[in-house]
Amino acid sequence: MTSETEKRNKMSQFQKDVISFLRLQYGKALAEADATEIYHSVSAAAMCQARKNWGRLEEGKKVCYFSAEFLVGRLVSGNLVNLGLADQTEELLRENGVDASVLEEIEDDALGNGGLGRLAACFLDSAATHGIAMNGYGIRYRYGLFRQSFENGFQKETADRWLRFGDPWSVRREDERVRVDFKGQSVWAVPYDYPVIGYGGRTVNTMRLWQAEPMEEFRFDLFNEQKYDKAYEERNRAEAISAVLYPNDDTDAGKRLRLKQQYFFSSASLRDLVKKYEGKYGGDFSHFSEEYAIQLNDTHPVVSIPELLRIFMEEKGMSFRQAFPIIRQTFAYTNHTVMAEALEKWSVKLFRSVIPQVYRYVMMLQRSLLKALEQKGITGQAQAPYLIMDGSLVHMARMAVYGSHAVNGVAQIHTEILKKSVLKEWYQLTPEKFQNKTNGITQRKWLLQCNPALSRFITERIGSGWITHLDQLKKMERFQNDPETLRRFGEIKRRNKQVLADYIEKVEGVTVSPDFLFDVQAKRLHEYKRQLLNAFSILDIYYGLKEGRIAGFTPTLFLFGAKAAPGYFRAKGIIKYISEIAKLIDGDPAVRGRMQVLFLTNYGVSYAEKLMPAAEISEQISTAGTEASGTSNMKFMLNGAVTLGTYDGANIEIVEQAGEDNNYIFGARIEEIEKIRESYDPVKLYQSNPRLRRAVDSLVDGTFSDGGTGMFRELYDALLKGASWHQPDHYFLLKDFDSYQETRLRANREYQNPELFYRKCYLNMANAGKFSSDRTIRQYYEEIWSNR
Ligand code: 26W
Repeated sequence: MTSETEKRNKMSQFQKDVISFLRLQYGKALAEADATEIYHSVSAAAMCQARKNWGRLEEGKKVCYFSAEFLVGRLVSGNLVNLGLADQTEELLRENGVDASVLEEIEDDALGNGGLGRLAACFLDSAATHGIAMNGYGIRYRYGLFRQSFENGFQKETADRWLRFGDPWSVRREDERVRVDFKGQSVWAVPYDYPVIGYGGRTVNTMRLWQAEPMEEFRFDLFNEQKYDKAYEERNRAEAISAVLYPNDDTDAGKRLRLKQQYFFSSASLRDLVKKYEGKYGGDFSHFSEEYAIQLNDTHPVVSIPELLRIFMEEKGMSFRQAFPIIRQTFAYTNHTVMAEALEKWSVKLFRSVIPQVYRYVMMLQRSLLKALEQKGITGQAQAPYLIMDGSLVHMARMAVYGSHAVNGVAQIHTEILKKSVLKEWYQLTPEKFQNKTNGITQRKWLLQCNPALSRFITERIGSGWITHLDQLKKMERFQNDPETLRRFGEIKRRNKQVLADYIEKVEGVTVSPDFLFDVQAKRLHEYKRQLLNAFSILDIYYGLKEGRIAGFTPTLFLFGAKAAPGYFRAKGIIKYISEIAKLIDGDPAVRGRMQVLFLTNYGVSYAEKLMPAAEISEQISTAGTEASGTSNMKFMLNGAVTLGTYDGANIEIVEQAGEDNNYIFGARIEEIEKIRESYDPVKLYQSNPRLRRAVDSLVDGTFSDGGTGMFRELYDALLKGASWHQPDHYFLLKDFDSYQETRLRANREYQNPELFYRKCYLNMANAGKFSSDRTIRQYYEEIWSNR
C-alpha cells in the first residue's frame, strides 16, 4: 500500500472533498493551487458539511434580524472553527507544504461600517450556536466598505472589490426572487443565502442578502434600434441599488439611493416572509407575530413598518384596526446612537418621490398616533416631539417606537439616556416598551478563533465549557495568585505581540518591538471617540520625554486603527494629524526606543483579530454620554487587556465586572458634563494649561503640515471657537486632558510591575463572561422575541 493511499485513507471526508474539488474544478493538487483555488475548495468542502443541518430549524417561531449591515469579516475562518474543521484544514495544508496563512490573502466581506454591523454578525453566531431560529436579512453589496490606504498621511479610499475572490459561501436562490417597486422603476430582488453555522454545526441558520437586478436583463429591442446605452440603462439603474455600502457611520447622508436601499431589502424581506407564512397558514394573518419576530437594527430598516401595513391592507385586504396591532407585536427596535446627526429624518418630498405607495401608510400611522395622543390628553404643541411627520420630515426613530412593542438601548447608560432625553416623551407615553440589552461579542471569533494560545491556556484550566458558556470564565479567578499561571499568561500575550509585530512588518513595512507596551485605539474615526485627545496626550508625552519632565516612561507603541467616512473632513484631518505626529516621533532620535506611533492601514475585522490578542491597554476614551456601548472594549477585555477609558457606554459595566482598580478610568462623568455644558469655556483651560496649549497650538504653529488643506486650522477653531453646529470643544477634550494624562502615565508606570499589571489584565479576562453575545441574545429572546 503506497504512502499516497495510506495518506488518503487516514484523511477525513472533508479533507478528501477538498482534494477532489481541487482536482475536479481546477485539475490541480493542493501543493500547486493558489490562494483563491484553495479558498474555493476548502469552502466548498466545508459547505457540504454545513448543508447537513441547514434550515433544520424551520418549525416554530423565527426571529428575523433586519440590518443594512452584516460585518462578518472573512467567512471561511469562522465557519471552519464552528464546523470543527479548522485543525483538519491546517493539517491538510501543512501536509501538502502549503502555508496555513494562505487563506489570509482572501479579503474580508466588509459589508458593514463598524459597531452596528459587527454586532449583527456576532448575534447571528450566538443565535445559531444556542439553537435559536434567527435569520439575517440585508443587502448583498457589490462593493463593501472602501479599502483605506494612505498617501503622505492622508486617507485615500478605493472600491472594495470583495467579490473578485468569488463567493463560495452563498447560494443564489433565483427561484425565490421578488419584485420591488419604486416610483418609475421596478427591480428584482434576488436572494443570496449564506449558512450561519452555530458552534458545533448542529444549528445552521441563514443570512439572506438581497441583490438588485433589472426586470429585463438586457433590452434587446433598444439594442436593435442602436440605442446601446439605453439598452443597458435599466440594468445599471437596477444594479446601482445594491452596488455599494454607504460608508457613513453615525452621520445621516439622507441620499435618495440610501432610501432606495433601505426600502429594497425591507420590502423584499417582508414579501418573502408573507409568502412563506401564507404558504403555511393561508390568508389569516392574525398569528403573524407568533410566527415571526422582526428586530430592526437601528432606523435603517424602519420603512418595514409602513411597508408591512401596506402589504396587509392593500394586498391582503386587512383593515388598519386588524393589521396594526399585529404589526406592532411583530416589530422591535434597537437604537445604537444618541448622535443627533445620525437619527434619520427623510424629507417628505424625497420619500414621496421614491416610494409614494408607502407614503400614504406613513400618513395612516401619523393619524393613528395623533388619535392615541389625544386619548392621553396630549394635544396641540405638546404633540410636536411625537410627530412622525412634522410637515417636511419623516422621523424614522419616532415611527420605529410607535410601530414596535419593544425599544432597547445597547448599554445601561445608553438606555437611560434614551429614557431621559433622546426619546423621553416616548418613554413617558409607553414606559413598558423600553428595555436595555447590553451588547456582547461572540467568543468563538474573538477568543477561540483569534487567540488559540489563550484559548488552550483557559481550556487546560477550566475545560472548554466557556466556548458556549462564557460565564464559566469566572473560574479562572481561582488561579489569579498562581505565579506560574500569570507567567504563562504574560508569555502568551508576549507571543501574540510578536505575531502582530510580524504581521505589521509584512503589511505595513514597519518594524515594531514586542518589548514595547502595546496601547491600542481601534474604532471608526469620529470626533466623539476622541482620537484627537489621544494624539494630544501622545504629543505631550513626547515633549515631556524630550524635556525630561517625564521619567521612567515604559517604552510604548501607540497603535491607531480607524477609517473616516470619505465626506467627514474633520475626521480626515485627525488622521493626517496623527500621521504627522508619528513622523515627528519616528524622526527624532531623542525618543527612539521610548515611544512609537503607528496608524494601521485598512483596519477591519481581520486586522482586529490580530490586534485584540496583542493589546495591553484598550483605549475607550469617548466623551461621557456619547458612545452608546462600544464592543471593541469587550474584545480587548476578553483577550486580557486593561481599559483606559471614560465612564461611558459599556465601559461602566466592564469596570463593574472586573473592578475599577483593575482598570484605568478617568474623566468627567455624564452628570458633570451636563452641568457644565452651558458655561463650559475651553479657552480658559487652554490659556491656563501650558502643556495642553502647546499640544493644541501644534495644529497651527507650523510644527506640522496639513498640506495646505486647512484641516488643522479647522480642528483648532473647532476646539477654541466652535464650528458648524457645535459649540467650542463640543466633546470636552480640553476638559478631560489632565485626568487622562495622569491616568495614562499611572498605567504606564504600573506596567513596569508585570505581576501587578498582568494580574489586572488577567482579571479583566476572567470577568468578561457577561459580555458574550450569547447572554445578550438570550435576553432578547426571553424578553422581546419569544411568545410570552
Ligand atoms: C445613517 C448613517 C448611520 C450609519 C450607521 C448612522 C448610524 C449608524 C450606526 C448606528 C452607528 C454605529 O455603528 N453605532 C455603534 O453601534 C454599536 C453597536 O451597538 C455600539 O456599540 C456603538 O457604541 C455605536 O456607536
